[in-house]
Amino acid sequence: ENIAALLKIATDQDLVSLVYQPIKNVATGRVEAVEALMRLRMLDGTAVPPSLFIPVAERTGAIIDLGRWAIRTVCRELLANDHVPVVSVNVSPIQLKTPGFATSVAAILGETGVAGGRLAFEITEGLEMEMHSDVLRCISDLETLGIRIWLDDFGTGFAGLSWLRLIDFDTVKIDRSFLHDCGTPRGKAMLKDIIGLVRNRGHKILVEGVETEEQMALVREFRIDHVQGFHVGRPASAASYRTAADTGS
Ligand code: G
Ligand code: G
Ligand code: MN
Ligand code: NA
Repeated sequence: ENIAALLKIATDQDLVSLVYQPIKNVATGRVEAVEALMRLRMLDGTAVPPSLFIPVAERTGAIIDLGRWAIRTVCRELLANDHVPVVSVNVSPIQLKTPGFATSVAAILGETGVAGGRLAFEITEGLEMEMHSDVLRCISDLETLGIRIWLDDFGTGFAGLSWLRLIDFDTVKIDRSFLHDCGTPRGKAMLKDIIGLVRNRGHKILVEGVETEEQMALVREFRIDHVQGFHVGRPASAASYRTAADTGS
């Protein structure tokens, strides 16, 4: 298959890169974190969307090397030089199930001199999640390194509540569909109830997909901790964060 072959040469041929989307603290207005998002290009430069290549990478196992590459790149190009406080990285369940994953992360932290507390790993509940004891042990090893564990896309999958029962997530990211449904009283009540559930469990709340000032007003009304979305900022290269840090803006 085309994409599978591409993934094999992606890191060697510089076909893969990372962009970073800002995450703002609502109360302070500061960018306290950025989410790393992987990008893939074909040899002729055409972009391949993550919705196409991530499932292939998971099926073929290429996600293991790509995922390690992403964590190392985040540490080298952003965290080692102090440009942003925290970077969140999407981590596939395949990675969490692979023996030695936490050890390889510890090695990357050691090699780059980055503290584990500056990394967050986003685990999506959208994918089929087996409550493997291996996965739980891996998560606990990552927490020992100081890495924060976030639950991504909350409310879209079948296993979200099971994950909340098992893992003490630092932050829960509420899927953007809930915010986008807030035009109706039913949708708004739904978001309010989800926020109550997550907050009462002691997790911080991040709402995704904030695109308008009206949605931002709702975020303030609901006293949400963190926001992410096109209204806050679009994904951008590491270089743009370096420039912003250097000019103090
Ligand atoms: O920008 P956007 O289209 O990038 O990303 C779509 C989805 O692709 C993200 O929500 C995320 O779930 C997934 N994704 C993006 N980058 C990565 C990555 O580095 N690793 C994994 N496992 N998934 C990613
Ligand atoms: O959460 P995942 O890791 O599933 O989320 C990242 C994806 O969400 C990326 O594809 C990114 O481009 C997309 N995204 C980020 N902000 C917004 C937004 O405000 N609106 C929409 N529709 N998508 C967004
Ligand atoms: Mn994510
Ligand atoms: Na998400």
